Amino acid sequence: MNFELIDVRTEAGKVGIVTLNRPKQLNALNDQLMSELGEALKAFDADPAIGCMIITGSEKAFAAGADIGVMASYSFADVYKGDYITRNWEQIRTIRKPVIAAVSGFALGGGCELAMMCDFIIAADNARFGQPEIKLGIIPGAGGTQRLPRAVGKSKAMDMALTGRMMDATEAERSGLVSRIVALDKLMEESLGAALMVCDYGQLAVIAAKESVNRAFESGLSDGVMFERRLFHALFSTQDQKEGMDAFVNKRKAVFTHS
Ligand code: DAK
Repeated sequence: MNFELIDVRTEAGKVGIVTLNRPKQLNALNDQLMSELGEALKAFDADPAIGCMIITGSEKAFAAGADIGVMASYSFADVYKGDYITRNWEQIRTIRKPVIAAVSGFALGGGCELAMMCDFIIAADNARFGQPEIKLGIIPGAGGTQRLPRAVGKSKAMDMALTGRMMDATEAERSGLVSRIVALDKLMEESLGAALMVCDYGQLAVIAAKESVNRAFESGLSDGVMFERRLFHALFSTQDQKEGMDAFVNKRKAVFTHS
């Protein structure tokens, strides 16, 4: 696959890494970049050797949002009829294997929304998150007003969306937006370590865990718990459940076959 605005590579043959690569525009997200990203993630998702993916940017910017230069001249009719960049963003939601956002520098607007679409966020100590769309006369358009309050609660989400201020990595971790903070020079090492750990677990259980946690955002408690229970019971039909429990009982390391 030939990509212009992203770099794609694998690590240890099992982690797919996508690096956003529009450094001069601080990785501003345009139609082409989002198409390439969706294509790369879908290819990794379909590759049986890949168990987990990482999306990252540069030290200065994960992504500073959608491309404002492109948006500036659009009318309502343009964005509504053209379904402005929606089709590209929706692709990320269809990825079934885990996707980790490794964020350093700015994650603003669509950049913050992209990070929140990933399954969890590992932040470098220089990361800064924000939904500054209000300063441009718009509001977040890729789920920011929905995912941010679910992650950090109403008050902080309102604060971010209404004032457009940024939060640093410490505040982001304290509020539950990111799962951990690491030193900038350890960001990829730590993210890769997490990804490799995920890869070594049984893939059926990994996908079930992702589906079940995601369900928490889209259902009431009893529906969500019932969904979880059905997946939990179903995993007893897998070889990996036999292997995982046998390994524990016999005090050895489990070797999962993803079956
Ligand atoms: N778009 C285009 N170019 C950008 C950009 C952006 N979002 N952010 C930065 N750049 C460009 C700058 O124009 C500058 O280009 P040159 O002047 O060198 O040609 C270069 O990157 C370096 O930026 P600065 O000179 O400004 O660098 P600073 O360090 O001084 O400032 C900054 C960094 C990140 C604080 C600043 O660049 C900034 O405030 N950027 C804009 C952040 C922002 O407002 N983001 C939100 C954009 S709206 C949707 C999906 C997504 C969206 C909507 C709908 N659907 C699915 C429907 C998303 C919308 C948005 O994200």
